[in-house]
Parts: sequence; C-alpha cells; structure tokens
Amino acid sequence: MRIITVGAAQLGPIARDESRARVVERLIALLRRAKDRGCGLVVFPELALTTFFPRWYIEDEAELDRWYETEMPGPETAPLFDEAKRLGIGFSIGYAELVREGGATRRFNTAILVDRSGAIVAKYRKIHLPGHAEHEPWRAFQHLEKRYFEPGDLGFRVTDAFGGRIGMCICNDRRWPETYRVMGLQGVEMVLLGYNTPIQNPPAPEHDALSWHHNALVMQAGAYQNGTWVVGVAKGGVEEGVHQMGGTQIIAPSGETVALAVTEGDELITADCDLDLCNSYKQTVFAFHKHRQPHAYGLITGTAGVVAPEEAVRLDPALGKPA
Ligand code: CDT
Repeated sequence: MRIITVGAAQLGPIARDESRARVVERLIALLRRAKDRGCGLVVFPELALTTFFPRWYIEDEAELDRWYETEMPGPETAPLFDEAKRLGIGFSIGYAELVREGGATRRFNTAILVDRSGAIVAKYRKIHLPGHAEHEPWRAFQHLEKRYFEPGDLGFRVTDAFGGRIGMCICNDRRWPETYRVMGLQGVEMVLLGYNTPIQNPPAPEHDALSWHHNALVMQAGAYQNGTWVVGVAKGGVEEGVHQMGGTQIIAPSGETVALAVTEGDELITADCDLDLCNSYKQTVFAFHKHRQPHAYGLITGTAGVVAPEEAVRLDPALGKPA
C-alpha cells in the first residue's frame, strides 16, 4: 500500500473586498484541521486567494492587475507556505498569475504543487478557458476567463511527489477527457483540481439543474478511465450574488466517490488514498500499451472543432479506406 492522506479543502465564498491576508487565515485554519486529521497533502480550489473576479468586466488595467499575483509566495501568501512547512504538509492552490516578460504582460489561471518543505515542485497553467472575451451585458454576471487569461503553455505535466505521480488541472479542464488521458499516458496516480462553477450557466440554463451530476460524472469518468485518484475541490456558496456549486469530492480509481462535502462553505474532507489501487485498472482494462489504438485517433489532435466527413478523411486518411 502507498497511502497519501489527502485533504480536499473546500472554500466558501470570498467577498470582493476580502483581503488576501484574511483568506490566507482561512486557508491556514483548514491546513491545521488537515494536520489534526493526519493529512500529508491538502488541495485548495481554483483562484483561491480572491473572489472569482472574471464575473466582472474590468476595463481599467490597474484595477485588473490587483487580482493577480506577481510572485509566489509573496508577502501575503508567505504565511501559508510557512505554516504548511511548519506542519509538514504539502498543498496545491490556484491563483491568478501575472508574468512580465520582455515588456509583455502575460496572465494565466495557475495552480502550483508545494511539497512538505514548502518548495514549489510543479506548476500548471489552465488550458481550457471557458466563458467569453468580450463584455456581454445581457448576462446576469460575466465569465471573462477568455479575456483575462491566455491558455496555459505548460501542457498537462505530471510530477513524482508525495510517494506517487501527481498531476494538476483546473476547473473547466475537468470536463475534457483529453485532460485526464494526457496525464494518464504519463502514469498519473492522483489528479488535483480546483474549481469555481456557477450553478447558473447563462447560455444554457437547461443544464443548471444537472450541475452536480455533470461535476461528478466527468471526474468519476476521468478517474476510472485512467486508473487514477481525482481530488476535486470547489469554491462554493453565494459569492457576490452568484451561486457557485460545492460538490468537493475525492474519487478512487474505481470511479467511486469516497468522500463528499456536505456544505458550500469552508469544509475539509479527507481520505486515505492508496495509490496502489490504481494498479489493477492500469494493468487490466486500461492497460494502455495493450489496448489503445492511436492509429485510429488522428482526429483528436487533427482538429479542435467538428469537421465534415470529407474534411475528416483529409485529416485522417484511415477514415477513407474502403470497407
Ligand atoms: N472556472 C471555470 O472554469 N468554470 C467553468 C464554468 C463554465 S460554465 C459551465 C466550469 O467548467 O466549471
């Protein structure tokens, strides 16, 4: 057995005027609770240091910049790193990252993995950015991730840490099978992910009542189909008038949810995750090297969107072979 005791540290709402210092106090309280419950690793949500600012159209660049971190740890986040190190607990956390590179400003929706010594051992920048890039005043609230972030440029990497192979993704990434499969093909054993998911999706209100179903569905499928643990952590509750789902859960490689949050507030759930439970899936039904057929998957990387059958044949000639 290779057990990582994991804490999924769900956050309740963060108000627009709540300081990072106050949020860090909340994160530290969860870390201490996790220590009491024997956790070695704690997972915090996406954009866990501030309110979910992409819900507002912000024209002033200086006003926008204040939602981003330019260093990690910085003065306000250092106490989190210090306390985690003191407790001997690792953690992952999401935040908005601003990088100044040769006169250019780059913005990413980022997550990092920090080991028990307080060192950053992995970074992930969100690849699937949902929402829209322009102001859409007809919406009750905006979802401007496509405006405020560029797609991540680091791919879906995995890192050997905490006695296992760990990967990260962020929120909307969890809805895409490619996310898990790319990490699955690197032998991932635990995927850490945080999310901010409004229950209301203005372009498709018919999906709203299914939010919890879709949340569990995609994470459970990703876990089972790749023989990996998945730890999905929400920032939930009514944040600045927008209701975001909870549903924080820890999912085994069987696809079964083994721990589930019951509130939409700050709540810690934990599980003893035996990474060796991945083995029977990775070695039998999902022994990729025995069963996958990459020659038939050309369209997966050949196109982003749906193409007509003739275009599909052009992109993947195998599709045009006589039967
Ligand atoms: N933060 C984030 O990525 N949220 C999106 C909302 C999209 S609306 C369905 C999500 O996929 O949860």
